[in-house]
Amino acid sequence: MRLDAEFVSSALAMDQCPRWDRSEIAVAGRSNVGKSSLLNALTGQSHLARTSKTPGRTRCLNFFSVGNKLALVDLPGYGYAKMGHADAARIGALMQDYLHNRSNLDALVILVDARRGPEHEELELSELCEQLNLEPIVAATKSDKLRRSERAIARARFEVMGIEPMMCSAADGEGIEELRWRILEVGQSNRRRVKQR
Ligand SMILES: Nc1nc2c(ncn2[C@@H]2O[C@H](COP(=O)(O)OP(=O)(O)OP(=O)(O)O)[C@@H](O)[C@H]2O)c(=O)[nH]1
Ligand SMILES: [Mg+2]
Repeated sequence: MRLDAEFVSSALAMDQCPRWDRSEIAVAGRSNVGKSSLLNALTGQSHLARTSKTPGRTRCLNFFSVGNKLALVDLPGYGYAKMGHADAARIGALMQDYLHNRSNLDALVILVDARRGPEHEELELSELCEQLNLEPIVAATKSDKLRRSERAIARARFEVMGIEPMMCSAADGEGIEELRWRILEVGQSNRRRVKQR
């Protein structure tokens, strides 16, 4: 399924974010976890967001319009050891600023590598969602890399988050349709809130 999605702009600072009343759903996760690939799979447009084998590819906030009410935001990845300290600090500060202060933001998709399970940063993000009244959507990426025998163990690692993860793969398409509907549903249900702003 191909969604009517387009790249709109990138922002290195909050004042560069688009001025619109779209409901935004941001995609967060460790560097190289598959945020950009998932965005492409969700929209059915394989070249919408830039993906890369090298971690640290996305270093700013990238805004994509979806239909006429919703936007998806590809966030820079965190936790990339080889990124310079100054860059990592700048990206970290931008993410915090966006998550705390962006009034358009309605939900956060937290991506976790299915083989790693959630770590400190992902737990922090899900706590932040609760604190900021954002809907957390937790998805385990690269599920195609799990053997059948590893699936139950992989799922169990998510218990610390108190959320059942959606198993997803941009490579074989597992979970993509379900996640797409979940996102479109959040976009729909928040329309009223956006209008009231
Ligand atoms: N097997 C498999 N590989 C994937 C999947 N999703 C992404 N990849 C690969 O993982 C690498 C990183 O993917 P990206 O989508 O660029 O990851 P990202 O989270 O956007 O990375 P940063 O922008 O650097 O934070 C690429 O080589 C992708 O082809 C998946 O579902 N399965
Ligand atoms: Mg990326």
